[in-house]
Amino acid sequence: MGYKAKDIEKKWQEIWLKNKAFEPSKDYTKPKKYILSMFPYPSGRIHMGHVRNYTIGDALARHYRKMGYNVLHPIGFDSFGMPAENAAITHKIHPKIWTYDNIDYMKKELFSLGFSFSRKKILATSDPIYTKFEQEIFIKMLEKGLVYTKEALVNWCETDQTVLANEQVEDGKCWRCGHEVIQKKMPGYYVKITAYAEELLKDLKKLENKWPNQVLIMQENWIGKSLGLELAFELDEEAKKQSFVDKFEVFTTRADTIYGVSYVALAPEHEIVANLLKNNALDEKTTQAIKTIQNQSPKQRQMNDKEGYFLGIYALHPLTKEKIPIWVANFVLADYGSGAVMAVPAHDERDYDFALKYGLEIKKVISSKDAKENEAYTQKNGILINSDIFNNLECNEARAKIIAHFEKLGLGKSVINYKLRDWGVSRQRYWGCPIPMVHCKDCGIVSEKIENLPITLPEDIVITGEGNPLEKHPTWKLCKCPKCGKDALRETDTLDTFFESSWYYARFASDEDTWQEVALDKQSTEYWLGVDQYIGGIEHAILHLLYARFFQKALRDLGYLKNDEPFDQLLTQGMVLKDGRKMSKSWGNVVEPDFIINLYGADTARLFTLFAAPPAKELDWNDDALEGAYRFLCRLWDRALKLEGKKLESIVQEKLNKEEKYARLKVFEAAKKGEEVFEKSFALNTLIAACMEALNALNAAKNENLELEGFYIILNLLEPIVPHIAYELSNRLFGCENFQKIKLIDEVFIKDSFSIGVSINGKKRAELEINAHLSQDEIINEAKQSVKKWLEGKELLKEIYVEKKLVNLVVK
Ligand code: ANZ
Ligand code: ZN
Repeated sequence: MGYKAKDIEKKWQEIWLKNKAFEPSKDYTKPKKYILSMFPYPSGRIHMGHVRNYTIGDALARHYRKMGYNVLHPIGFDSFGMPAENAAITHKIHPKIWTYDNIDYMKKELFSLGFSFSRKKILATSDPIYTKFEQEIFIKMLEKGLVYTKEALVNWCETDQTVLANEQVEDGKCWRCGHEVIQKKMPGYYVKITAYAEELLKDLKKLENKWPNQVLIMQENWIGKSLGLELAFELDEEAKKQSFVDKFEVFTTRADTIYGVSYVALAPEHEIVANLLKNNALDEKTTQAIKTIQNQSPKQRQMNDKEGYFLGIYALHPLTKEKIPIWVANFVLADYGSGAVMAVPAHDERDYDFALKYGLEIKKVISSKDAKENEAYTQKNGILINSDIFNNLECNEARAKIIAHFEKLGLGKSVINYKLRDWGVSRQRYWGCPIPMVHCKDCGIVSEKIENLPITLPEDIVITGEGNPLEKHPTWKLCKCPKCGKDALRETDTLDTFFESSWYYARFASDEDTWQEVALDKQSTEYWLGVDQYIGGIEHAILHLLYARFFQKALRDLGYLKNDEPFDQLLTQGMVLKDGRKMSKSWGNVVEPDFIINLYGADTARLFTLFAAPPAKELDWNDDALEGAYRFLCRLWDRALKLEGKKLESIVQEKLNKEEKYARLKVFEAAKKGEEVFEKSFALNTLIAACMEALNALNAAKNENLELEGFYIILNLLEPIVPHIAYELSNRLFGCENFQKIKLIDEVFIKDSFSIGVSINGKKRAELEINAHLSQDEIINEAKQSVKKWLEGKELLKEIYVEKKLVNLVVK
């Protein structure tokens, strides 16, 4: 009977379910592995990207179970978010129903692929119990000063009618709908991630060689630490009168260039600019131009050409007291440093371009033989010139001396700046976790009492796509003040869904039997965390992975958790492509996992996914390779079943002939590869290749007993990759119900080789180590390969082989 994937897959999935085969043990003395693939958003059906993500994770989980570890391998759903509301608008279906229907469907799909997820640990972040503890954590963070409210300029998407985090604005556009983002002043809740900027940066060191370097670099740049000098510029008398400001601060990383300042540039939001606008001190054209810039997002400004306007007023250079013109410019960020820049065109590219465009002075203050004409010299080495008492000092030394000088005069101080901004978490949306706050006329903004949590969403809701449905609900927001008991109003904003995905890994680690009572159980989280191996897409390099790192640290400081870092190791899997493009709905090149499973079975889908490319690389979809994976499994099936009913006799290594020894070596080499691959390189494709080679060698050796031993080992090795067929065949051949670590036999690996010389026309050209299992033809071929460069363009007349000594090639 041929290979019938569907039957055996269903059979084994039922057995695993019945045996609770993949539930972690609560014996916390056992060695553990926590293997986690990023959980999915329940958009409707799983796609090939999911299949890849979960196949890699599942292979690792199965491997570690076999190695004797207590393995936690959970799955859940990141189930709040906008698509549910969009579905409500387009399909007139309630977000909750849409979401939970999708979850049910996707759960079935995931388990039909044979993934060894724990069944007891499944959660959805929109579950009221998850909401309850998320709100508790929010309140605890607020009490500790890690959440605060402020009115600030935010990125606002007109289409989605919501605030977006900086990370959700891509090229000035909304990451979801692509609509232009504008700037709007709004009150909102902020998470003080900046309080951990230094630790988040410092701890990247701990992740070296454990996380992809690329991710570490992206995080480092995102945090963006700069050391520099903050110094004050005083305005001249006329400017003071006009702007009602006496002085302003600038932040510079290049104090050594202080004598090269030829103008200063302010952000359009700067106090001085605001005052000038208020007093109508600027002409109509300038006023309009500034207002236009003010409405652009920081990203948009960055993409536009450099643009600026002279404000008609002057500042005084802090050391020379020279008059310095004050400009407003679109490249100065309002919320970095002090929102003002001392411009040094001779040594900064941006300042240089700006100075050229507007005919401003360019003063050289660093000389170097590497400096070029008509270009800013931006290197941080050289000798100071035109810099009064600091002349002739080397740049770096000068910088330190100038900073000290400013500090001594009380004109400035050395400061550290970070690019990282606090995380705005308010969203004007329905399908999210309600922010558990109450607005009281007398008491202000008050947090809800812990015993009143969760604050859940109302179900009778009208979603039109405009405004916030919670705001428009007739009664939901009416409540009593938790402090004074008088009538009050509930906060109608909900949390950014990145809030949920920032702590789900810890919730999984918490004992599910106490899920109703506590957010995070101490004993079980201490045992399971950190996640030993996290697997997911590189698109989360900054957002999710930075937020989760922050949460781990904040939850540690709130007394919930112990570790400093959430994910000990990270694997970022490559994208799935088809026809050279990302497989996605928008390109219309999607291959549905369900289709593959129906046609060939789950094991084929898994084998193809892992064989086609190493996990971190892009995977190019290939129908032929998929078909090839299926045929491989069919052959494996047929060959194995020919051995059914045979009993494995012991094998005496010395009695094996050359081909047999070679085949056995290949089998055990594959076993060795298994350990290396799962624990170091993750190149599962090479393990599969090694198994294929071993199967070929067994075929050539034609020894049934040896083949039986080979199947015993190879099925074990393939189990993490193609579990159903591996279980079925092992069960039929050996009565196996589960798999254990393979014991390697040393004598199989005993080196069986000799060395020979290779000569051409009697002249020795090379010395070669030859595997004793090779045939004479193979030896001569290797010999020819080794002297290829001497054979080029020559005619080979004769090959002479002197056994175990020499290959001589006669050429003309
Ligand atoms: C003078 C100077 C001379 C600068 C020079 C650079 C080179 P990082 O390293 O990214 O922190 N800057 C300061 N505040 C700014 C703001 N709000 N918007 C835009 N630019 C701002 O960048 C620090 C440098 O960026 C500072 O050092 C300042 O320009 C500019 F040859 O000061 B520098
Ligand atoms: Zn009150």
